[in-house]
Amino acid sequence: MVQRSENLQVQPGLPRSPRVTYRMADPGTALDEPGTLAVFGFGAGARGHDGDPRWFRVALESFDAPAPIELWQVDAEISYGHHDAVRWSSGGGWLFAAIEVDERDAGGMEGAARQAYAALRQFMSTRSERCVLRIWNYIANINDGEDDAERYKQFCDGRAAGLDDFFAEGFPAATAIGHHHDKHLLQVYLLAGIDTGTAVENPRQTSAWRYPRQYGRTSPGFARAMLMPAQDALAISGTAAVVGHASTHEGDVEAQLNETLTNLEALLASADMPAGFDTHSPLKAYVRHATDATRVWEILQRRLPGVPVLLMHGDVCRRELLVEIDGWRF
Ligand code: 3EB
Repeated sequence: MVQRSENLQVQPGLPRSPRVTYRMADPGTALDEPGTLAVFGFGAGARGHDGDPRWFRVALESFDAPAPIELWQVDAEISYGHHDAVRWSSGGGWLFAAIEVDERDAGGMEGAARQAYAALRQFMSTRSERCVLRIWNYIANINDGEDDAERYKQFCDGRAAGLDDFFAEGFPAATAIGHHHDKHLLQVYLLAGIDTGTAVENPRQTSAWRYPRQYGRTSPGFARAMLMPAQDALAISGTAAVVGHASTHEGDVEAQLNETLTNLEALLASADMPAGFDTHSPLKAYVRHATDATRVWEILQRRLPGVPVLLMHGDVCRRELLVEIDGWRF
């Protein structure tokens, strides 16, 4: 994957996308900087400011020790608060919103997903930043249960029920990854704005909302990527070794990673973007088995030199998939 030199130009009249960066820093310092919309820590050891709605601890461990934090920053004054179970921040026409649901309070996985999405939908109806561009879902023990009773499929059912017609005009880009942090915890957070983005599909992959019945009663509602309103960034959904609708290279993490990188290149081409990622394109690689982490790291070092990649321990929503990549292409 070649290095690129072109930078994406901001379309005049539309708000520049939030900057997304990883940094070795104290969350408190980052929260104190002007324009900080959100700060993410990774793993059980991440210590931040639990009273600040902009601080979010992702329930996934990073293989980097110590792990960096992730920052979302805009050139605007920031407001923040709580709305029922939703915590939020906004500024410059951008909105961060997050919710955590304990499945025991919601009658299980499906109920928790329904509750989380209904709460986010209700909150969004009070806001002017109505266009949800990107969503992340972190789900406990995502592959437990067989066939239609698999927890990821229950999540898809509950998500669709909670959303109702909220995404009738089109799905945002999304990630859905499994964690083992706490077996009852569902985490969902999103980035929304005032202006609509452009959903991008991957010609190598069946659109997820058209997946055939074998993958569950409810097709997963997400776009492969979202071109941000000013066309200055592409938000890339969780991307794995899926070709058409089938998982490929079962049992071979290296081949799956190569297929994933091919999918990412196809996505950039489909979005009409120059090929390749660079130092401004923060990615995350989710690796199912800790024993594969070094291998994945070595391959990414070689294939994506200089690209900030956070290596995370996470389960992909289909059992046979061993690795997935998401992130941003600025
Ligand atoms: C796939 O390609 C992998 O349910 O929101 C990737 C990104 C996947 C988002 C979701 C699922 C989701 O089908 C799985």
